[in-house]
Amino acid sequence: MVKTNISELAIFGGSPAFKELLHVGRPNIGNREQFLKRVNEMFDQRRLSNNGPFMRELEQKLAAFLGVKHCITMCNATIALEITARALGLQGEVIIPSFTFVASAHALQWQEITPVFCDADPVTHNIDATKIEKLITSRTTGILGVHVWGRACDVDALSAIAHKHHLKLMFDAAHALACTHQGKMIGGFGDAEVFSFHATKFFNSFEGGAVTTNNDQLAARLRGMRNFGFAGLDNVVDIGTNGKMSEVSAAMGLTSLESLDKFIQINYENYLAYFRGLDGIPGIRLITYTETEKNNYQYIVMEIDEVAAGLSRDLLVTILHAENILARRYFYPGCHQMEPYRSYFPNAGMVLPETEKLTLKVLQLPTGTAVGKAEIDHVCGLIRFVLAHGAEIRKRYESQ
Ligand code: T4K
Repeated sequence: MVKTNISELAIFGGSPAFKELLHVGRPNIGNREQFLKRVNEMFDQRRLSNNGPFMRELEQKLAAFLGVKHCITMCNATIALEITARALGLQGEVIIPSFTFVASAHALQWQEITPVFCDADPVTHNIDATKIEKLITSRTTGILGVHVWGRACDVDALSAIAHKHHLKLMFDAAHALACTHQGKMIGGFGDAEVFSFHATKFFNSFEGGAVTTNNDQLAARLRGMRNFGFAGLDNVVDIGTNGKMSEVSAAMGLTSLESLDKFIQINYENYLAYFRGLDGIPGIRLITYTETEKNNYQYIVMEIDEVAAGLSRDLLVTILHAENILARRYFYPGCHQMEPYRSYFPNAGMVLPETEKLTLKVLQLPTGTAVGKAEIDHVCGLIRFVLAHGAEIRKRYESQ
């Protein structure tokens, strides 16, 4: 039902705009028959994990798709980041953005590597390359760039800094499957890149991830490390862990790959629908994806300028949640404000001014194949209505 009076808002006792929850991150599911056929084959062959045929097929297909020499699948991107950090010999300090999902920082800290947080660029939301060099110390061994929302970070600048200071360079490409930088698929930059295939990503293998690299030696080490460091049946040659992708995940990955273009097309149409629906609302900016690069359009990211909009991002989130629209505040409050980092670096916010601002104004809206155009129009109409009555809503909310 379209709301015409603020009393009809669910925060003020009205009925929610949606009967069922509208999530950010509902999984895209490809052809079920194809997936189930693969699962049956898997049972027939009794190969459930460890270098199985589906895993090898997925690795070959992804490497070809990304134009990279090696693709090493893993059980998830967090473990893939950890294994890659170790395989690259990272230790001491590694520079990363604070404006990222906490897994990027945890993967380092879990290896007892200190993540040193760098500020974000307010326009691209990516690590601000101009602020990296000041953070380099004698303990710095690497840089971990994150391609936030699938938009490549400043790969050239990061590569130049890494080269100049003899640092390793890896990328968290969890958001960036099927995205390009200067026309080249993300996957082959730096020493290695790490993708996530988590259920909430537009391409999923239930849980899963992969490391891509053009370095033969590194690839061999990564393959060994994800399987306890084994090289042969009884021969352990390296410290390892269990980072293997299971066959059922690889079967899902192969099935998702067959629908990849369709998923991207739907995401793109949703992005355009949000763009039209939110056009011209004061205080709102949707982040854009340049048409000259490929993107997967899996994130609809909105910035709210509290002064121009008349209400804060957080009040808008409260309103939307009451309407059963589960918009998300990724990446609030920033890694540096989360434990253990908040305790380690209580004053980090002072050198992360842009990150602090971003974490207060960014909001993600539901998209993907589970969200239809009518729902998007409804969400946009509601946001338009709320922001047209921002000051009035805020006053009433604060007085109740
Ligand atoms: N680096 C970056 C930059 C990342 O963004 C991520 C993960 C990683 C590294 C690590 O990748 P992985 O180790 O996960 O492969 C989510 C995801 O768990 C996480 O993968 C993702 N980024 C992050 C941005 O978001 P949560 O805790 O917000 O997700 P969750 O499980 O609460 O799901 C969100 C919503 O999606 C739920 O409200 C309901 C819906 N949902 C979720 C699942 C799992 C479904 O409808 N069905 C489902 O099966 O972290």
